[in-house]
Amino acid sequence: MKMKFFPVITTSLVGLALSSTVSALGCPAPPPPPPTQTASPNNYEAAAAKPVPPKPSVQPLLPWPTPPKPYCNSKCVPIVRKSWRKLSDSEKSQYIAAVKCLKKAKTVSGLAGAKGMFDDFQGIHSVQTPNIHWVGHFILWHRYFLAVYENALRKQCGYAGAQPYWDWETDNASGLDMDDWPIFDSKTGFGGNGPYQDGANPFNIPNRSGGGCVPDGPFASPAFTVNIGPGTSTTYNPHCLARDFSRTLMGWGNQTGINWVWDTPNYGWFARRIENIPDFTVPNIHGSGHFGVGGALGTMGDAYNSPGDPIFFLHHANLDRVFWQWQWQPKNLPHSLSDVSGPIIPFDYTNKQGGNVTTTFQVNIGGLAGNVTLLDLLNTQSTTLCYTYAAP
Ligand SMILES: [Cu+2]
Repeated sequence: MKMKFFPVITTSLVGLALSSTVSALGCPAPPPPPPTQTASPNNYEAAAAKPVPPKPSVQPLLPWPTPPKPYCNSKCVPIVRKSWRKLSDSEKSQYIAAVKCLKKAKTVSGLAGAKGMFDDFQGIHSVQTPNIHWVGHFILWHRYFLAVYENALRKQCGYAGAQPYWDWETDNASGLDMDDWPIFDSKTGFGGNGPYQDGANPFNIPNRSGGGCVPDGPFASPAFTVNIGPGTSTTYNPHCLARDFSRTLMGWGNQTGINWVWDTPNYGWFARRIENIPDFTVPNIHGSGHFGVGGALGTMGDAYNSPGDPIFFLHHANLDRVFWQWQWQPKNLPHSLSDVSGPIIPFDYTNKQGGNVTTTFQVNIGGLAGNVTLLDLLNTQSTTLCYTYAAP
């Protein structure tokens, strides 16, 4: 049986941490705010779990920033990450060809189920899943993971571009059916939904509409298989890439949701809001791409193995872009390049079990790249990282 995001996180990982906050209805109450923040708005606690309801044609709260020169390493000539919608058909096919190449590139993780370097990324995410979600370093760990993936596409597979991002807020505002979104195109995109399958839906994912194998596009089986998982297993278990669209949960990824995450004074609040709480009745933009695409039965909805769906990297690139855009606002500089907080242990927002992360906290991604500190990852135009974003 597949282990999903919420069962795993809320029961086996942090059951103890959450048990005191579970209400009579069995829904986890929102965790209290992190204790070590400064300059937090007084009404944050109430606002934490109550995003403003969606309004039509919501405008971005923050303008597109230009990283100011004094903060940028002059030796870094950044590669430019663009929206998937803005790539030409030829750029799209070069990116997809590089992903397929990475699937065959020599594995370095030592994980039994990994048959190529793409699988290494999935497996290493799987192994670290218990330590990298609902923690202070969530967004920075995934930033590093993405940058190393982008580098692997370029170095191992001769890809000349940068990692594209999927601005789901644009797609959500387009009025098109999900099936017609450019990213799901079977010829120039990642293929679409799986056919509807009855199956377990313990968390009542609303309006799930698929669940079967992706039938078309470059990542349909048997040409492409997910080799690791489901759940915590990292042994070789080739199976099809599955998708299970939920239009309702995909809708969480809108401008209102982004604005809510942006409307925060410092890293601690930002990091908290970008994950929000594990409850399918409360919107969060990270959950949108995972459960909007993966639903109950799809690969993207499996917390451990979601990087087995190549679309994972475009979803997380958009989350990173949201973070990047917040960081480079003049009002957030320079603390946005030097301040981190949030718990080391998942959901430990009151620091009962451990401390908060600091800038010297180290992250690792197995054998894929060396260890780095959170400080190394804050600035995207420095020595460890060197990239920027183009507006959608
Ligand atoms: Cu993750």
